[in-house]
Amino acid sequence: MSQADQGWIKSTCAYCGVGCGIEARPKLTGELEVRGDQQHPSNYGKLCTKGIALGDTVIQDGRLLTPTVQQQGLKKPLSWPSATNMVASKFEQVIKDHGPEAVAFYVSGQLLTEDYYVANKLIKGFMGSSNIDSNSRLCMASSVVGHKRAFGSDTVPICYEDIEHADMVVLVGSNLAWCHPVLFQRLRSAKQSNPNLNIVVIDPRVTASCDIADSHLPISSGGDVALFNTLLAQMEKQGAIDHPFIDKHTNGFAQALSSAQAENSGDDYADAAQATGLSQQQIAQFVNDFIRTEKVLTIYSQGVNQSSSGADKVNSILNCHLASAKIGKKGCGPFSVTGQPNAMGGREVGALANMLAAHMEFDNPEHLSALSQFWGTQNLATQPGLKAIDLFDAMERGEIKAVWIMATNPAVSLPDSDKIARALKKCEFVVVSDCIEGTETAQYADLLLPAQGWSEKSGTVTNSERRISRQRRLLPSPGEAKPDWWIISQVAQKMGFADAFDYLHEGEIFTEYAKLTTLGNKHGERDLNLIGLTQLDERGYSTLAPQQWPVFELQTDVVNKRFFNDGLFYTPNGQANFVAVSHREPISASNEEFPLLLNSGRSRDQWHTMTRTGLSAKLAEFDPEPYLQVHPSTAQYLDIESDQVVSISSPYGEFKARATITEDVLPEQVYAPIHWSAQTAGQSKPCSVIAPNADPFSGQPEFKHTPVSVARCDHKSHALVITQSSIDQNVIGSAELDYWVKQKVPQGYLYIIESSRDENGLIQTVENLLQDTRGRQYQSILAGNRITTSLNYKQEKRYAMWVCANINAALDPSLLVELFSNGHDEMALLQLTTS
Ligand SMILES: Nc1nc2c(c(=O)[nH]1)N[C@H]1C(S)=C(S)[C@@H](COP(=O)(O)OP(=O)(O)OC[C@H]3O[C@@H](n4cnc5c(=O)[nH]c(N)nc54)[C@H](O)[C@@H]3O)O[C@H]1N2
Ligand SMILES: Nc1nc2c(c(=O)[nH]1)N[C@H]1C(S)=C(S)[C@@H](COP(=O)(O)OP(=O)(O)OC[C@H]3O[C@@H](n4cnc5c(=O)[nH]c(N)nc54)[C@H](O)[C@@H]3O)O[C@H]1N2
Ligand code: SF4
Ligand SMILES: [Mo]
Repeated sequence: MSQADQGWIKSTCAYCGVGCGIEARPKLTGELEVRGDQQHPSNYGKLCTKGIALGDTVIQDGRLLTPTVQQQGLKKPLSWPSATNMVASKFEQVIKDHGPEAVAFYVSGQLLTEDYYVANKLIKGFMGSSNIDSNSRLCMASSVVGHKRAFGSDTVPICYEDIEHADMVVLVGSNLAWCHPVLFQRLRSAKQSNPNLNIVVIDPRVTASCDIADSHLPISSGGDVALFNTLLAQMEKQGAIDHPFIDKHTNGFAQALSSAQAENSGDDYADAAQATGLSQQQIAQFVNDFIRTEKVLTIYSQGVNQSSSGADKVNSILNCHLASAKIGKKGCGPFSVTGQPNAMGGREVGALANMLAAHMEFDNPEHLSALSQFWGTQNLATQPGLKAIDLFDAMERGEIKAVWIMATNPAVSLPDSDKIARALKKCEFVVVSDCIEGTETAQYADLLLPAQGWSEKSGTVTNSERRISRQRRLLPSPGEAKPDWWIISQVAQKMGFADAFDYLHEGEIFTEYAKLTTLGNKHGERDLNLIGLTQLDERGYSTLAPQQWPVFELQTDVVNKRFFNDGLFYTPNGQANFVAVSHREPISASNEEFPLLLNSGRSRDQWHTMTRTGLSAKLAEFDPEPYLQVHPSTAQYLDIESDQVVSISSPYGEFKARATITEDVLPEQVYAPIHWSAQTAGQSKPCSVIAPNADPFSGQPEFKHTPVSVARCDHKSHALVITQSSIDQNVIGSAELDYWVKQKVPQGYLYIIESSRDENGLIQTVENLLQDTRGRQYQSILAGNRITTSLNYKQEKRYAMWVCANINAALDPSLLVELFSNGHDEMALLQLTTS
């Protein structure tokens, strides 16, 4: 081995459900070098921008370092024994006084399988409450329902290599190019080697995924069931149904077909065009392509799941794959891509309110008794608990009195943010386990617990193709941060469950979980089976290579296993179910007061609420500010100019973003990315306006469809401020600014500010923000606009630099960033104002 190859540790990327293998090497300087793992079968060495920048994000800015009690804004550090005692005794007390239904956990697809398993075991198995839900409710719940209804199990049947075998790939409600970039790269390469590969994007917006598409169908918001029902009806009409497969392997075809036919009464595609907003020709082309192509892969994500008909959308897609038997074969099948790094792991261990563990179910008495026995408990919850939105509603009503939130930021990511804030305020005891001190949710915590983050924690994650990979410890953790499984186990021990939670390390948890998957599953009764991993010793766990489930034997070579190639499903009679579905309009309709539809989603280089990606100056460059995509005709009608800050309102609230005028959105829609919160901007959170409407089967919120109004903000002045460290969140939060955004830049943080006060007023506000520093101001006139610049010092060290002018003057952040990064001198600053 050459020196250049030494010291690399294999792990998995922190972000999306592609689950790319990485290799990382800590340098003596404390930095972390990261590269793609050539041997990992999910990415073969490729990484996207976020993966490449992982090393930038392991800095310690804003870390929560010690358990902390918060009372009326005052913080007091606690020892771990006191903190875990406090959680144990408060939860015990609430259960004693109000019953187990009064406690809850709200967890996350960013936990490792070991953390997730222990959290689920404690609350369902020992506290006797099934009020544990995950942010996967916001993400994968509709797919879970769709899978279970059709297959009898939550099974993703495909492998990533199907991308290379397919002749048609349909992307429905998935912006794969930005959200699962390495899969998109695989798709792009597949297209290069197979020019006949037909790629269709079904999305109301033109997205980066359209770059390689042969066609784009700009479907009206919520129109997917109508489109796939039309496909099903046309399959029958055009003799494209695989009747032998249907007769032998499925139930309920006739009902599903007649539902589909009921929506397509005429000979042409007129009904479908009406419901989907597409042209008849577009629909006919899609239908013909799907029918004529043998190997079709349908990749779908949040445009499908996050809808009040999310579960039905999923089944409308599965119906078409079943009817044509395009499932279980190479290059074929429905492919629900998972969002978070361990969304799949959470579903495996059962950390959702309506499932048990290891793909066992509440409504099966054998599962209940097997699980009780396995865990050695008499207190197993026997009924499903509250799903995320219902959970927070119950909290607002005062019914949930103690909640433990881990690895998720519901104050930002759940719909109707004001309600979430009210619920958290109302709850008597809120525990938040996070790596970061100042998240919006952390503001409501009575107790904050510091968790180890990516690069410090160790365990396993499962990706979208059911491949389990190790995340390994790469760096020491700061302060007193601990693994989530350890924190939960300590609390469990203090509640008197020492025997069941006496884990010495995460490997013990993993093998216990692997054993659980084999309970009552000796003959493949359930899809999820890890019998081949039940005998792992410490060394085996430590060196574990990626394993794709089911794992009957430890896999030493790369395995690509598809489900359902034998035509057998996990329903009682072994046959797949068609589900009769009908098109339904989204719950809220636009009206005169709220005439536009807000769609929301992701940006390429940011991850959710930015607690990690927000620490990389490189990643911040791509989308430095929250934006709102507006169609040119809408912008003209509303008198909105390009790059102007606008305010977006609904009956639930308001948020602000900078307008991007583009034909990429439909005239009736506007689109906002979800990443900014009170930590990074003033009032720029789409969830402030989003209605808490949800799918009746899955409980998944309708994040992609909220009627809103949009208005221009006529601000008078603006400023750019660079500081070496963040300005205190409470200070900037309470300053009278009409708009601000914080962006990481090489040597500090850049604040982009707008105000409806005039320039003098804004200068005063900025000076107040930098109160405790000595400043020196310069003024100049540029193109008739007065520009004020200032350098500020703290303890004789350069601390901040700012520029302020009326709104018509152009301010160039890159110039300021450059001056600040390269070490300023006062002359240079003067030049900035006079050049
Ligand atoms: N860069 C980046 N990548 C990520 C994440 C991130 O934060 N940043 N998060 C990860 C997570 S947790 C998730 S869940 C995934 C999400 O991955 P995706 O689902 O691909 O991403 P979104 O941007 O949420 O939404 C996808 C598309 O759905 C479209 N859409 C809206 N309404 C409809 C509709 O009615 N029908 C159809 N067909 N389409 C519609 C939107 O216009 C949008 O382009 O991304 C993962 N990857
Ligand atoms: N409007 C709108 N809202 C949405 C969506 C949308 O498309 N539109 N999408 C929804 C979807 S699909 C998702 S997945 C959610 C995501 O929303 P969230 O889950 O709320 O977002 P994150 O920023 O990923 O929050 C993760 C938190 O966990 C912390 N953390 C990271 N690693 C660890 C760890 O190992 N342990 C602990 N204890 N903490 C850790 C991070 O610092 C961060 O504060 O947003 C949902 N909200
Ligand atoms: S595609 Fe996803 S898992 Fe792969 S490097 Fe990018 S963010 Fe990480
Ligand atoms: Mo997600």
